Amino acid sequence: MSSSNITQDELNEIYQFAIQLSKTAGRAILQGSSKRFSSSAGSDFKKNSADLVTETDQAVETLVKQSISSKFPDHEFIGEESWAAGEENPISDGVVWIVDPIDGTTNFVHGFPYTCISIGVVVNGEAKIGVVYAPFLDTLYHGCKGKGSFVSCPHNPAPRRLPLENPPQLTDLNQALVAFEWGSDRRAHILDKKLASFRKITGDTTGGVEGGKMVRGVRSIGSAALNFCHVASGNLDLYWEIGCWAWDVCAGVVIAKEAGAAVVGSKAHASSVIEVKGEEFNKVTPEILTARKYLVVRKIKEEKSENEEAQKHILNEFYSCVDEWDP
Ligand code: LIP
Repeated sequence: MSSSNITQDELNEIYQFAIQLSKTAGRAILQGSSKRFSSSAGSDFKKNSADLVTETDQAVETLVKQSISSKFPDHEFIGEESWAAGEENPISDGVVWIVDPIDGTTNFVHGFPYTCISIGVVVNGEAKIGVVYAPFLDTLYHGCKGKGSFVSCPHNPAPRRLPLENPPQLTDLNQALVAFEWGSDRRAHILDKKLASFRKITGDTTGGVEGGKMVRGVRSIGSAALNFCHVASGNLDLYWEIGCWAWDVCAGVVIAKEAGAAVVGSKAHASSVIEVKGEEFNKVTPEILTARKYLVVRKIKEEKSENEEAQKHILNEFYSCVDEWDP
């Protein structure tokens, strides 16, 4: 598709449609949940026993893909299950929907409520719309380029702008609550790097862990999209993962950036943009969206340049102590 010059009204129409579509998908996820243990449903393995897919993943993706195609026939679609079926489409210069029908499939299978649909929309190579809806929690996160990001939930149904409140001080990693996922690739050479990184970010240097950063805590909730939303909200300070995909993170990237968070890719990418001044920092290109290495840190300061400097310090401190691998 040729590059798209959509108007603000057209962008808003897409945004509102994506929000409503996430609720429709959420109802389908809840219906699927009620029969996820029936003999016909169940779950299958993808890469291994930790990488699951269910009939509901596939049914929800079909529902979402058909709804988008009916409403916006010239838009393009990238989805986790379509990709798995061989539709490995690139992120073009058009309007591209990047969707994970159930982010947190393992959580869905086990009835752990941190599962959601993640709907991202990229226009001319820039992620501009993000919608994440967690149906078991009835919690909706959404954001649009230049319009901020918001959350609504049962005890606060009116959308609240993100980040939510002034979180604790974050000048060094030892003040941070971080999210770190084990993912589904458990081969020895990768697990060794994950374990070494885990040891470094949690370890106590005064207790013999050389270079330990002693973060306050680590959370692994099993959903990249919801990790990004918690960083956007300010109740996680940082989230790092290697191995998830563009459909896991696209919506979360928009929601987090609209809440003042900063997103980088690999160590090499981070070092290339942290040192330079100007707009390259926090610019998430299609190459970064698809590179499967993501690190996001929450908004730290109100003033833009002070915030960027504080975020760059945390990003540098984190990447100085973890091991990296290719997924
Ligand atoms: C999940 C990601 C999570 C990762 C899991 C899995 P899925 O996505 O959101 O960050 O650690 O391995 O990839 O597969 O449930 O859509």
